[in-house]
Amino acid sequence: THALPIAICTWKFTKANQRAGEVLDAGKSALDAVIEGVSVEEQNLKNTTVGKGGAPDREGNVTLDACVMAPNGDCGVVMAVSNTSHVAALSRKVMEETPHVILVGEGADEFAKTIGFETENLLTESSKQAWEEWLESPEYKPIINIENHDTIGMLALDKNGDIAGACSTSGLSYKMKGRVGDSPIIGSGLFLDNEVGGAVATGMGEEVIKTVGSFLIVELMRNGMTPQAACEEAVKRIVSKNDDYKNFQIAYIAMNKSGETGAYCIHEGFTMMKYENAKNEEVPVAFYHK
Ligand code: SD4
Repeated sequence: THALPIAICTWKFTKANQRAGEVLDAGKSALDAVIEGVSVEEQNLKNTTVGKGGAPDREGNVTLDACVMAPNGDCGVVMAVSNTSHVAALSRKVMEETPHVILVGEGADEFAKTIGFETENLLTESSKQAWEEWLESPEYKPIINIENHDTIGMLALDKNGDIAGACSTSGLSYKMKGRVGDSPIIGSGLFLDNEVGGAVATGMGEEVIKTVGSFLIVELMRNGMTPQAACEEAVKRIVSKNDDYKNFQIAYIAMNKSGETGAYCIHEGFTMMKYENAKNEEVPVAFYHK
């Protein structure tokens, strides 16, 4: 058995996971921990795939997607937000302060303003420059393990044994205007059940959506699989149907209610962070494509 609390997240987001762990150690809830943890990357201007500083779509608009899920099964989602970087916190507000689950685009931005979120310009000078360079020979193709840090998905198990999760992204760089990936879709980018555990995804969102990856992992764990076996099965569902897997990355991380964790991906280069017993460590992750 594992001592609680525990926090895990996608990629080598050391500081974000450390923050979540500290929030949990301070006795706060799993929900508080994932929102505070994820916000570290939303505010990191060097991260070009989450929050402020994220890469824009091909027309130069930065649009952010996020979702959150609470132990009681409630969830909140925002998609295609362009005026605030605090999208995980905003999705929590949708969950707690509106009668709805999802707000998109202008409606989400207006809601953010109404509840006092600062209006921000999300396109940084360096993201703008990179986009302008891309425009010189615009070719759209997914980049595997983009700079080795990507969408942040996080799961926390607090001292009470309750699980919560959050996911936050700017989506695929130079996506079409209006494109939304898996990250804010409950069941695809994130799913949890407080009786079983949770899962989050990163990588080529279109493929995760088609297989409802995170929901699949939680259901496999419900039926007795370990988090590791469940992540492997979810990756296999994708690669078995799609010969193109050599050209895109998918990674899943999962945790069950006893604090057992697992992770699996298609290509080498993905890692998971795990905070347990007040230690924050990078966990190597096995991959499918050898
Ligand atoms: C998306 N899953 O929008 C996100 C992007 C991502 O690694 O995680 N890239 O499809």
